[in-house]
This record gives sequence, C-alpha cells and structure tokens, in this order.
Amino acid sequence: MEQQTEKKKIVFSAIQPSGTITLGNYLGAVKNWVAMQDEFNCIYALADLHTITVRQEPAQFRKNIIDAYASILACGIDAEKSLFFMQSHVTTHAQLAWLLNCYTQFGELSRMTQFKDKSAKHADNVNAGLFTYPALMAADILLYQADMVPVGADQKQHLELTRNIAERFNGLYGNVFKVPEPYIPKNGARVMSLQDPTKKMSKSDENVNACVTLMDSPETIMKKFKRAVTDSEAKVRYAEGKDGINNLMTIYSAVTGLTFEQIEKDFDGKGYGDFKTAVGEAVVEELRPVRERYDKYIADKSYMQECYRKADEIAQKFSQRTLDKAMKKIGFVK
Ligand code: AQP
Repeated sequence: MEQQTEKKKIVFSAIQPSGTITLGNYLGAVKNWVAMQDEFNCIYALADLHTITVRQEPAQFRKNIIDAYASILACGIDAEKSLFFMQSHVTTHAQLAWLLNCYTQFGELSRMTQFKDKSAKHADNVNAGLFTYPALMAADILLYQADMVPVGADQKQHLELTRNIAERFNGLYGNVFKVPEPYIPKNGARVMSLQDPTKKMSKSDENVNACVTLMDSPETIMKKFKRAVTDSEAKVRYAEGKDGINNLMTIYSAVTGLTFEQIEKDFDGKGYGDFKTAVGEAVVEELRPVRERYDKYIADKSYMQECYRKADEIAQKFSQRTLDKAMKKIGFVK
C-alpha cells in the first residue's frame, strides 16, 4: 500500500532590498529561512514594493534589488527547494493589498509602532504607503495560504494585524484565507546597532560603523567590532545596562552556538579587546562562504534571472487562485 506522506506546512517570509543585507537580517531571519527549507514548503519574497515607502534613488534601488537577491541565494536559499521571487513581478500582491486596505481600519493602522517610528524618522515623506504597509504585508502572506510566518519581535504586531484582517474577511465571506501562526525560530537572534546598542541593527542606518553587512571585507568587519560601543566594567557578562556587551554576546552565541554561561566562562579575566576580536573573527568565518558565493552569483546575472523568473511564474499562478477567490467572494464580475 502506498504510504501517506504528511503535507509540508507552508512558510512565508520576505525581506526588503532597502540596503545591503546586514548581519542582523542574516542572524535574525535568513539563517533560519535556510534551516527551514527541508522541513517546510518555503516561500520567500524580495519585498521591493515595500521598499518604496521610503524614497529610493532609482539606480541605487535597482542595484540593491539585484545585490539582495544574490545575497539571499548566497546565504543558502536553494532555488530548487524554495520559492524565492520578486514581489513586484507578481501582480497579485498589489491587487490583494488594495482589497485588504478596504478591510483594514484606520485605527488599526494608526496603532502600528513601526509606522510611528518610520514616520518620525522620515518626517518629510510620511506617505500613505508607509501607513498602509501592513495591508500589503497581509496580502503577501495570505496570498500563499501560509501556515506559518517566522517573525522577529519587531514584526509581531504586523502579523497580529494580518491575522485580524484574515479573520474579518473569512467572517464575512467564508474560508478564503488561512489564518497564519507566528513561528518563533529557536535561534532567532535580535542584533542591535554596534554604535547604539539600544537600537536594532538596520540596513538603512546612515552610520556605516553601526552595522556589519554581508558584503563587508574581513578587515572592515574586524574594524567595526573593535569600534563597537561597550561599557566601562570590562567584564564579559550578560546583564541589564550592558547593552553593548549583551549584543556582542548575542552575536557570538548565534554564530558559535555557545551559551551565555559558556561565553562568560571562556572570557573570565579577559578584557573587552580580546572578546571583540573573538566576535569579529567568528563573524568573519561565518560570512566568508556567504561572500564567496555572493561573488559567484553577482557575476552570473543570467542565472539569477533564470531563478527569479521561474519563481515569479510559480508565485503568480499560486497566488492568483487566492486572489480570484477573494474577488469572487466580494462580488466582482469575472
Ligand atoms: N537587527 C535585526 N536583528 C534581527 N532580525 C532583524 N531583521 C531586521 N533587522 C534585524 C529581520 O530581517 C527580516 C527582514 O527585514 P526587512 O528587510 O523586511 O525590514 P526591516 O526589519 O525593517 O529590516 P532593516 O534591516 O531594519 O531595514 P530598514 O533599515 O530598511 O528598516 C525581518 O524578519 C526582520 O525581523
């Protein structure tokens, strides 16, 4: 008798090409995406539509998109195993986002902390897209009937809103969308800025010393860690008020697999200089193969094009079914 194989759960996640992919994006998200590829049916998007909520210079934006695509492949996303497509090439995202905008309340969007943060940061361009961004994110996820969405703490509120929108829509029209569950990866490190460790490490940080990117040379990585802000206690231990050291310990632990207790023991009696060197070297070794693979991909644009064209086509077909169903339920004429 044929053995029944359990259907793999669908995982959806996305990353914006809003700058060079950082160590934070890698340790907090992409490394886990790579680890999930065998167990789940993984769908990943390069969320370029989201990126224009902040003004982009066209030539730089184009370069960032290609660089980010190559970087994610270089991190280990396998185009044969997972779907990794370009959001703007799949027309259903913008279409469903519009529909969902009409099922999302102004008050709900006003409560999003990311909107408050980003509108304060870009006070000269508080555009409607920045405000309705969560409806586009909901569309991204719901189009693929995703079972699970890996989320960092900063995205929890958006996923909660996605669930509310899906439940509201399903409540009106029947079962159209799968209501996704958050998936908290076991090793989901939250990496902070090396210059202001109370703030998360971000691609778009203007201070180049604040973040390590996947494209930094070993020398640059070492220099950035040596300059990382710490405290005056000179003792490697994880404790409240030691944000800089806590951050370095988080990075070191995520890369080496060592626990905080082991790290404290290994660096007992040693100064911050030794610790920073060790963290820098561990990160250099972690990123070395990524950078080598990136060089290979970026030199072969036609291979990348082949990858995303194939993925775009599958994503379009898959997501069209959900969009069609939602439109029919609302009452649009085919
Ligand atoms: N510092 C971080 N630590 C851990 N995880 C992080 N992520 C981002 N920064 C950190 C996770 O990376 C994934 C992709 O993020 P995104 O590109 O959608 O946008 P973001 O969270 O706004 O990332 P950035 O780097 O901070 O971009 P900008 O500067 O454009 O705002 C997400 O899963 C996120 O949690």
